[in-house]
Amino acid sequence: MRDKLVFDLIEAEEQRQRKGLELIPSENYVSKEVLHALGSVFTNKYSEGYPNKRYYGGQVNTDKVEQLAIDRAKGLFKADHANVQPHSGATANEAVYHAWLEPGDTIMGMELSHGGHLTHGRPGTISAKLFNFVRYGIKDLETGELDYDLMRDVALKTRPKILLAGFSSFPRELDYAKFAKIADESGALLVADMSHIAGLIAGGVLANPFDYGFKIITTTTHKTLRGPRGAMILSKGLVGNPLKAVEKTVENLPTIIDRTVFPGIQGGPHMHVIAAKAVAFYEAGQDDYHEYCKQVLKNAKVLSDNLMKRGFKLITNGTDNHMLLADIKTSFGFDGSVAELTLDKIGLTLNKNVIPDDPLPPYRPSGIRLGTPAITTRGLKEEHMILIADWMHQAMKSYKDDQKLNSLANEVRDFAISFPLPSDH
Ligand code: DSN
Repeated sequence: MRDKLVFDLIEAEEQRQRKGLELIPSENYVSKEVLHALGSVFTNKYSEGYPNKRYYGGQVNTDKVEQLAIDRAKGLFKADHANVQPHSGATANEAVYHAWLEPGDTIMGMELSHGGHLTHGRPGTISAKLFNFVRYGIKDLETGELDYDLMRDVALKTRPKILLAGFSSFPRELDYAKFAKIADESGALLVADMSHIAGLIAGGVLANPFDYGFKIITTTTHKTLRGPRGAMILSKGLVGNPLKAVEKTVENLPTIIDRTVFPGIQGGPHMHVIAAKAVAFYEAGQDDYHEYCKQVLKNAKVLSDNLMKRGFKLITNGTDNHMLLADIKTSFGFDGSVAELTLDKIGLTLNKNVIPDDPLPPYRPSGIRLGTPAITTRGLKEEHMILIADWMHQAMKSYKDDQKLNSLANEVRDFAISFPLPSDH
């Protein structure tokens, strides 16, 4: 018997996605093929272990599909190894910390309000309880340049075992060569959490940290990479037998990571998700994906120029990637949660977000964060960014005027439904 309640909600969610525009920079629309793999019979299978080294029988197909995902991920990112089993970005980061560190060791990561992610040591998280986090941050809020001098000073003083490059709300490129120099001087292992921009790296439009001496990249697979919800850990080094303990050396990182993911942190891998990751990696290797990534950046640039023209104060005055961060409090006098709610009413979905050194709390922060990966997948081009900037501006000006918001909502809906969802194709 069909579960009407749940299937009605799935239908309602599809309609919501169809009738609105998705501007959350960490979201995307997957292809019909990724959805198909995700909903496949691989979900029925237990596969503890790794290809050809499993603890259960019946692995003739799972071994092949996981190996495909591994090989494709390695090819996309020029990695020596890929562990495609992490269920989420948080688990992937946790696994890397546990692979290389002992409790009490120090990790240097980005100041959280400057863009660092929760898993980069937010107080209250498991990582923050186990490890000691020290910080680097932005020096110049007008350009987004990091304070590399301070990073070096703190690194030499505190000798972190991991220097972590990565963010969930930072609209500029990082200078990986400077990270590498500081890690070299201070003896830290270079790790990049590229969750937000991995797709743009795979698509060849942003720099690859591996080209600068990084040893590990963690990433989710569902953001710019446009795959299923999940994560992976890419590494440089020798790929050994995951069933055998190895010495803790930089060369052995791939094997240490495999052993930390399973059996260290996770049990059975989600083979339906791994199959969907393999499909997404195949798609990311096609020529049209490179074009998609170029368009994501073009759209972000035009959207940011047009928002600034209309009085939105953008943190760092623009973007180098797919993401924009706007200081709503300075621009319009109310906080980011009001902006999020107002824009939700007109069918533009984005999220409230802290801005650097935000005086307001995370639940009612000063800013909003938005981006172009999903709308670019939907087929929107530069000229449409001007419309979005205009709708956002009108909504901010009329945030108390329900009639005006209703009329904007109709405009957005009529526009959005003219762009099919990728899963329609
Ligand atoms: N929630 C993700 C993001 O939006 O950046 C990171 O975990």
